[in-house]
Amino acid sequence: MFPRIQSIDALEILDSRGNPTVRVNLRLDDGTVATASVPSGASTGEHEAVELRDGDKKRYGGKGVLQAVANVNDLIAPALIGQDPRRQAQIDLLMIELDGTPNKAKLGANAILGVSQAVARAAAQASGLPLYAYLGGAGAVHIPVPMMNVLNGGKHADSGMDFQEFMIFPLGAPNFAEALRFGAETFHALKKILAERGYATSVGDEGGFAPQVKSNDEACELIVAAIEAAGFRPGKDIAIALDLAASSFYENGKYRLTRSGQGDKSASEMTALLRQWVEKYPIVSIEDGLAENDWEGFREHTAVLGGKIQIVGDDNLVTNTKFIARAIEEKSCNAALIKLNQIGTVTETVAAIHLCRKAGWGYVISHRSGETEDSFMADFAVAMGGGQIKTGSACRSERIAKYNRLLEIERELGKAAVFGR
Ligand code: 2PG
Ligand code: MG
Repeated sequence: MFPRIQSIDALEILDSRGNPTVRVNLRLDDGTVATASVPSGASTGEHEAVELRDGDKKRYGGKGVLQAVANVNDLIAPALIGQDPRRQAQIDLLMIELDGTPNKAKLGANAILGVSQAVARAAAQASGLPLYAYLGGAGAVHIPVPMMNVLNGGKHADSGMDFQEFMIFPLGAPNFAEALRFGAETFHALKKILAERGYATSVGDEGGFAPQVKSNDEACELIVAAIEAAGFRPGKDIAIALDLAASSFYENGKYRLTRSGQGDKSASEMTALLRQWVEKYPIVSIEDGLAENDWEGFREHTAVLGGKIQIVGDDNLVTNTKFIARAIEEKSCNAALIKLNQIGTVTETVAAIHLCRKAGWGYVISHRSGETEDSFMADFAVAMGGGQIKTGSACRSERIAKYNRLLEIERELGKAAVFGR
């Protein structure tokens, strides 16, 4: 008989920003032990599943997760003991029902996701399969192209950029190992250029530099210069992807580009600005170019830009089939960012991806700005086969853990590995 869940034990650990998060240790009755840790976002979408925080100001400024931990140990564990861990969908549903709210507000998405991921990992281990093969079957051979966030702005860094993420996307590399080298060498070239121009080379939450550049444009120019300095061809070897996280500078119906001094813009003006950028710079993907509730703006945005580049929805779609279905219907994006903790279970995340595939959309598996050393999402990205992953710059170990795991998977797959989107 396949081993059953024997015990589940959660604890409070710290994420890469030094804030508490949930880790789950799950044991099967054959002695298999699996662990999973949950990430945490800063620029969160309004409709994300609830990340349960204690609110007790005497501990971690209210950010403790002892209640979420207790929910795992006292409420979820008793309900799951004796279950076959291969029954992922049933187990996830059981937790959703145990929670009973539409947004996991009772147990916390951080509690539920930790268990959901640990269940998958335990089942994979007990099956004698790597996690990507267990989750993705025989088709799990696609290694994603990394979107590497080398300049951090917005809520992720105290820099001169309104826009949150300027990413390099080494789509011309022949395989993942080379893509990572392209990215890391460009990252180091960028550091040198920044230092030569008198800018700081300290890094933000996702390992990208956070200089006090004078404009958002300058950030793109610096990246193009770094790609060239590293000996690569902009647009051919390495393209640019952006995440504006535009909700973070949207106020009273205006997009306020205050850090860069570019003034206030309407949705149409933002789209026009980005259209110019797409002509000027080798940009192939723009995420959250408008604010999460600006559905009307997004329709125009996608109509204008969607034929040329990938328009990724993150804060507006929150890995939720309800919002993705609406965006497909309204043509408000043509791709989705996929974050396990925005929705809170492995099963629901897979459902969001299925919907994207059915619509012919792209999808990008993504980290959060607060991460841990857990590399679950690397295996998940290969299992889901979308060909794109966003997991930070070429520094900070919580980011590199995912890249290193992808190097391992590529090596393990050998000639069977397929790289690219
Ligand atoms: C995003 C993410 C990850 P956060 O906006 O895409 O880069 O940031 O985790 O802060 O929401
Ligand atoms: Mg985003």
